[in-house]
Amino acid sequence: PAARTVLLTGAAGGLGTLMRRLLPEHGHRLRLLDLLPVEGEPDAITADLADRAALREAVRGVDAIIHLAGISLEASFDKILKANIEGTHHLYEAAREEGVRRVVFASSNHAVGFTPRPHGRAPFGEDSLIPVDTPRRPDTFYGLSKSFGEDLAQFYWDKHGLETVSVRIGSCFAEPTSVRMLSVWMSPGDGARLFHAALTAENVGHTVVYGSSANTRLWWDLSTARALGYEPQDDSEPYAGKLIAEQGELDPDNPDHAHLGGHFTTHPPIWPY
Ligand code: NAI
Ligand code: 15L
Repeated sequence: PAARTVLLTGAAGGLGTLMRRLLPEHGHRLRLLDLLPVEGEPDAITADLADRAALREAVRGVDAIIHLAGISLEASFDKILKANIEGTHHLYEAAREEGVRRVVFASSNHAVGFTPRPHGRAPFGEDSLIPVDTPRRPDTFYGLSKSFGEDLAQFYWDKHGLETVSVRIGSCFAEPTSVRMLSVWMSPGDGARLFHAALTAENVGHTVVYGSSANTRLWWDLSTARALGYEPQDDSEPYAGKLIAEQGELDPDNPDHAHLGGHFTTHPPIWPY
């Protein structure tokens, strides 16, 4: 298919940095945006999600938007309201006004973080995998903003025909660094494959998917992601021996380990600024 022009918001962040390196290999031309300057990218747009005029200009002429910008950890409701709730609304309004057809929204596992995780021995059978239509149970104001983002996406599809794939990302980092992450890890390569599928699948309406690799210890159902054409190629299992030796197995009696959202349900990491 012809190269698509895609606006990548949050391009200076951790995931944005991985994706701006990997997505061009899938044939996408990227336009970058962040509140902070993007290192080595003088053409990146420096703008706040609060700046409607800047957003409107940024989305003009793009085929799709990958929306990663925002507060990615827990913060006061006021901060979350501005960056994640109002900011995402501003972006969708700009997209609607400029006729952009599709958004890929970085939702999070923390929109459903208070869902009990499967217990017992992995691999978990299909019956115990968490489905995408499980009731949302945010574990933080941060998770609540992702839950709102999914509703906003559904609304813009129903009301305005603007499509979204909401990706409830697990943990997308170079390597898994905790035993919990063995279940929710998304390798950067699989992340790029999933975003590519979300950008190119036809007739997605509003589709919710979990974002992870095909981990042996997977907790959730990847079938809606696979239905987009996503074929994960990685599994966290090679990291299991070392991480379990260092940290021990997850303990079902430890509240930090009882739910999908892990320690976000008990003492979430706080956004630094
Ligand atoms: P990050 O914190 O490294 O990057 C977020 C970027 O958004 C930063 O560069 C920041 O400057 C920018 N930003 C914040 N407020 C902004 C505003 N008002 N206007 C414009 N830009 C703003 O986070 P990371 O890890 O790269 O995550 C990216 C997205 O994916 C976030 O929405 C996060 O919630 C979501 N996500 C990430 C996961 C992961 O494993 N990395 C897991 C689940 C969700
Ligand atoms: C998230 O939503 C965060 O943005 C990311 O930094 C990780 O903490 C991830 O969830 C996780 O659950 O590991």
